[in-house]
Amino acid sequence: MSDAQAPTVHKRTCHICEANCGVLVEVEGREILSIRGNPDHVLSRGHICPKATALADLQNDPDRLRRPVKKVDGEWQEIGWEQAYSEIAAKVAALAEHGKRIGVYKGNPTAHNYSITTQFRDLRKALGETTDYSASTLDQIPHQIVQMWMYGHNALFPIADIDRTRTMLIVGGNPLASNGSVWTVPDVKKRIEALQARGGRLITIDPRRTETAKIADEHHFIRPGTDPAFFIALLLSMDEAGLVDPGRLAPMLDSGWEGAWAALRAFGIADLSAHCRIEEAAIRALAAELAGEGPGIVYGRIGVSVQDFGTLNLWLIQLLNIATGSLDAEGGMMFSNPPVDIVANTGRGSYDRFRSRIGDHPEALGELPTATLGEEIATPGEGQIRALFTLAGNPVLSAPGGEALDAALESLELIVSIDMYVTATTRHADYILPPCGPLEKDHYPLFLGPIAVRNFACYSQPTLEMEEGAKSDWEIVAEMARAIASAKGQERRNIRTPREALDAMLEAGPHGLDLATVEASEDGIDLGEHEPRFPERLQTPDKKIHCAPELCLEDLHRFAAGLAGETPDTLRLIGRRHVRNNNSWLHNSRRLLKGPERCTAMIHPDDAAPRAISDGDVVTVASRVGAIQLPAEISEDVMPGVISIPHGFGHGRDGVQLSVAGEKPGVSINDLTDPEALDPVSGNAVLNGTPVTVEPMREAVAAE
Ligand SMILES: Nc1nc2c(c(=O)[nH]1)N[C@H]1C(S)=C(S)[C@@H](COP(=O)(O)OP(=O)(O)OC[C@H]3O[C@@H](n4cnc5c(=O)[nH]c(N)nc54)[C@H](O)[C@@H]3O)O[C@H]1N2
Ligand SMILES: Nc1nc2c(c(=O)[nH]1)N[C@H]1C(S)=C(S)[C@@H](COP(=O)(O)OP(=O)(O)OC[C@H]3O[C@@H](n4cnc5c(=O)[nH]c(N)nc54)[C@H](O)[C@@H]3O)O[C@H]1N2
Ligand code: SF4
Ligand SMILES: [Mo]
Repeated sequence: MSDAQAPTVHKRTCHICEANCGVLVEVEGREILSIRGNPDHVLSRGHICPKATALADLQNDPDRLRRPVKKVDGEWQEIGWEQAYSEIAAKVAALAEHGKRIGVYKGNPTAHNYSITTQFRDLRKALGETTDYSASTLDQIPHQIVQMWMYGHNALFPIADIDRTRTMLIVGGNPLASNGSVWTVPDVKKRIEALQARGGRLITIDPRRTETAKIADEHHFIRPGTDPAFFIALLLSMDEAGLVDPGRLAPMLDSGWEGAWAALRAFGIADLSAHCRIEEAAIRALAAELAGEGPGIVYGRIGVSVQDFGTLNLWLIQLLNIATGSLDAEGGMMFSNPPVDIVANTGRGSYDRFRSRIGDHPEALGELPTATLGEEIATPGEGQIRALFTLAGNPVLSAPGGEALDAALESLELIVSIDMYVTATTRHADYILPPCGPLEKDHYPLFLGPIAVRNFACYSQPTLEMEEGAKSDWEIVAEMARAIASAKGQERRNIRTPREALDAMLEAGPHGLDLATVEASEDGIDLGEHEPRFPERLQTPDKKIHCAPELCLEDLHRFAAGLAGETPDTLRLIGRRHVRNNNSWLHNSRRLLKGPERCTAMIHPDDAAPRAISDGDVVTVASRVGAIQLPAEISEDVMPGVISIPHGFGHGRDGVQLSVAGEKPGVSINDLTDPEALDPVSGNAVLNGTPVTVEPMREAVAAE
């Protein structure tokens, strides 16, 4: 090793969001001097966002736990790893003996952590029969179910080939703030500018004029939760104009293609347009543009998946991309060929093998809807969850009905959280097991490679040596699994380390790489742009695209019923992301926190005026399940009839140990979202479109 005190520059990948930007971290000893974009990184080409520098704040944060803690008489006590493992193992064994059910909740950062993935199965096995939840049912499960039904595998994600397209339609996504989702597309802004420079166009459909909408060529407001109307109207406009042309996909479409059209033709474009509030002429023009010369993409994200008709939306999006011949075509929605093939390494996925005790919801990919977790814990009976393991998740702030879940957690006999902070969720834990600092671990984009705009491989070494006594997430998972297995007297196989597992997966992958080769290229290895891969890549037994999954067709009837009924004239609540926040975490970085208050209720002047609300007034926003108070932000950027509040705030709950975030704790939108509102097909939570009322906060409340 070179002189530890001389400044050195380390290359690594920022793992915070899906963009996976290459960064240059300059360190002197353990001091982080700077974090910059790596201009030579194979995918991000120098791009970073403000969150990259927060890696240093996270690494150095005094609030970040460094040792396992145990709650004793309401106080946190630091304990050793072995004590933590053995006590947890004994408690799990006792729960098992009494037949008590354990729940597991996996949060979003686990998808950015390849090494946990390689060990997680062992923990599940050691725990025995568990009830499983994750952030997937607050996010993208409708994508995966539709992919499983239509293409034969839940992980066959179509990727928007923005670098070669002509028309890009983004519905319910704001990549300028989110940096892209189910789409690893670093520096998306430059890619949009390049699209426009070559004569292409970006169109956005969103109830808010977002950062992305502001650089788009065309934007339309849409009434929250009505996207199926827009998608069906687009399809019917193409049909009427004789523009439907699946091209080379035609022989791969099963008979469901005709069945789908028969069902869609029962709708009328005028009704659909009135329902979603996008003018018929605009829809017809968009349909003609998408189906016209050159490739066109329809891409939908959180705004369409996290709503009442999430699954229906994702199905209709696939039909649109097929109808224009853009699926699996250059410049369209393409399928990747990543060096580690998740499709080959995992099962196709499952649906409705069993149902939830609460609400009788079908299992999807082995999980039950996270929206039901609070009620599941609170409802006595056979199979009731009595203990919970959380892994990098904060469901009290991220799941609907946060307050009820918050209360329910108190009733559990054991909560073990793998997390580095005392959060709104982990404050309920009996044990918190913290992973090492973010710069002390290695990184490989196992789940992000497959959704990237280009095929690539890039492995990051740890930048800093681990602090003494620290452990990586995977070690915690593996060691705890071993302790639990041994307390239960289970046999355990020898486990492979994450690096060994990764090496084996790379070698078995389509590019025949190995870890040593990937490791040697610190800027990453470019494995080329996407190429058409159907029909070979299809995982359906008949190598056809299954165009009309039964439950999607059926859900059209539910949609039609709503279309025919009265539309109540209530305000609808939607979410909002900001480039300087990431879900409920990273709020403890002063450099990210600075600037105006972000946790505001954005409201249109036409809705504010009749309610006598002025900009900055504290308002009460109330829904069926709760009420919160926060400042109003009057803006024409939000559609009339719509209120927008960001998620991830609400750090003011007793016992949370986030001193910087605590200065601007905000309130949680998920104290308003309804845990009983689910997309019935996928079980995804409905976090957009919640009916709410808004009024100025009453004097009496204000005085408290
Ligand atoms: N209303 C509304 N609610 C939403 C959304 C919305 O748009 N609107 N979005 C939803 C979406 S898309 C998602 S993905 C979910 C996210 O929901 P969650 O995954 O439950 O929440 P996060 O805020 O991502 O919490 C991550 C937790 O992991 C910890 N953590 C971070 N990195 C690591 C790590 O490397 N190891 C470990 N062990 N812990 C780590 C953090 O301290 C934090 O406590 O929220 C959902 N909730
Ligand atoms: N800076 C930052 N980046 C992030 C995150 C973060 O919290 N902060 N979170 C990460 C995670 S976990 C995810 S999943 C991704 C999400 O990535 P995106 O999906 O790009 O995230 P959002 O910015 O929430 O965009 C969703 C858009 O849908 C709109 N919308 C709401 N309701 C409706 C509706 O009914 N119909 C339509 N058409 N639109 C609607 C919202 O106004 C919003 O602009 O971002 C990731 N990246
Ligand atoms: S966009 Fe920002 S947070 Fe996301 S990977 Fe890049 S630098 Fe990190
Ligand atoms: Mo997400």
